[in-house]
Amino acid sequence: MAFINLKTKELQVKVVYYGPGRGGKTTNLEFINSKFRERIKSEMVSIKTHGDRTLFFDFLPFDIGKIKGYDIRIQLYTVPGQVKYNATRRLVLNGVDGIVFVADSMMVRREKNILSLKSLQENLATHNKDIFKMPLVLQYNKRDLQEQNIPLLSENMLENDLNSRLKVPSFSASALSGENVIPTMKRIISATVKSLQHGLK
Ligand SMILES: Nc1nc2c(ncn2[C@@H]2O[C@H](COP(=O)(O)OP(=O)(O)OP(=O)(O)O)[C@@H](O)[C@H]2O)c(=O)[nH]1
Ligand SMILES: [Mg+2]
Repeated sequence: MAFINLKTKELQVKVVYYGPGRGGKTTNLEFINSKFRERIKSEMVSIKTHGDRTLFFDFLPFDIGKIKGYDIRIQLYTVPGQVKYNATRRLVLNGVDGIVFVADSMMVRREKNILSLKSLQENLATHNKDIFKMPLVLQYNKRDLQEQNIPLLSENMLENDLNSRLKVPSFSASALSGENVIPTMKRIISATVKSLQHGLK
């Protein structure tokens, strides 16, 4: 459950970007950070290894205004996608309210996407959360690579591999150019806030 402060009338909403290593999670947050710079009062926090891999998480907080008199504070996180950091991913998922699963559209990453989604389901289960009941949006990232003739998974293949059972909203995107990054974020925020709204008095 999101953190609700009844005294100060604040609702903290935690959204986690999850997905395979090098899929583009950090790049999503970097784009959002650059677009919403004036609304984001604090700095984006990134803990990276050399080579730009996320070591622990990225963190980007901002306010989106009031609902039912509550100040809504959005906190975006990314997990480290590298296989060896599963304990960290599980930790970052603690208290999560909504998830964006960033899949890599490159054909060579097909198996990695599937395994990562499976690990998401398992890691949520350790927090007693059911992936089928979570606010969740899929993002098929790196569509821009089409122009460089890099073999990509078709959107149909991605839907079949990842979304045939979940049936959640999905966006084809390019975190690098920013295409569909903001719509992805808006969709998960609205789904997440909606799921939390009934808890507000
Ligand atoms: N062409 C292209 N490259 C992208 C896109 N999104 C990310 N990249 C590149 O892919 C690489 C990995 O991106 P990151 O955002 O660091 O990936 P990540 O998911 O945070 O990776 P981990 O932190 O290891 O889990 C970087 O070189 C990015 O510039 C995209 O939409 N198109
Ligand atoms: Mg990262």
